[in-house]
Amino acid sequence: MHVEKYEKTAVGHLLKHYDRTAENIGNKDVDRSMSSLNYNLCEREQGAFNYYQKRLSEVKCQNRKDVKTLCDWVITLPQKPFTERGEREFFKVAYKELCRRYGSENVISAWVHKDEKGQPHMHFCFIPVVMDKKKGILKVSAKEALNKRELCTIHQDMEKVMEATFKREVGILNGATKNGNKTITELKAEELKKEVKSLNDIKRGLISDLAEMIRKSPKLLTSITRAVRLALGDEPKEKQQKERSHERSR
Ligand SMILES: [Mn+2]
Repeated sequence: MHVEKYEKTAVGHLLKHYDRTAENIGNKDVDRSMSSLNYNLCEREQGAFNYYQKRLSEVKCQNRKDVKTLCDWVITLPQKPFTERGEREFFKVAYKELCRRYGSENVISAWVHKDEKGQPHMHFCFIPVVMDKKKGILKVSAKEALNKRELCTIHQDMEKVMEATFKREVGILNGATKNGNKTITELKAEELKKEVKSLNDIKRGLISDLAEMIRKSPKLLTSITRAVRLALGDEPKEKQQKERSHERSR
């Protein structure tokens, strides 16, 4: 499972994407002939967008364009065999746990998509509402609703409630192993990021190794200085000078 956060301006379009009423579904992996199999675990009488606006008006929200007012936990059905009933149960249990964490009054929609490539998955969409302890009022804060502790515990907690229901290991995927719901570009960007990170790790490792070596044997610095000159193309000159002085001394 993984989470996305969205700004106000994206919400209207997003909600249409989840319920498949958007005119242009850009995602090529959506098979519209399968869309009737999708279902929503949180039907709002007045419609998702109206409910979103109503709930937003009830809580404090900074009047800035970039405030994240909608979060979407995407939870994917693990690949282990699930019956049709098991699948429904899986998403119902996930839905209940997510409602417990973020408040059922803050949920906008919870569409299960079965018309996309890969495993069925649910988009649990909610307004990230938290208590402002200083002021004693409810406010919108994706940062606080999805703080480090929350992101660190949710996968394990979800696995626990699933195991209690299914009486077996379910294998909730965490953010690092998520699949299907990401576009190729997103996946490639992630791979690149990981590569850059591991390169940086190697670099950091080499530097600390080197520092340790210099500490043990300070003479090494002379060799390193020469190596640096060599790398900069300065070394031959030095050599020439040495050879010249050698000749003179002869
Ligand atoms: Mn989807």
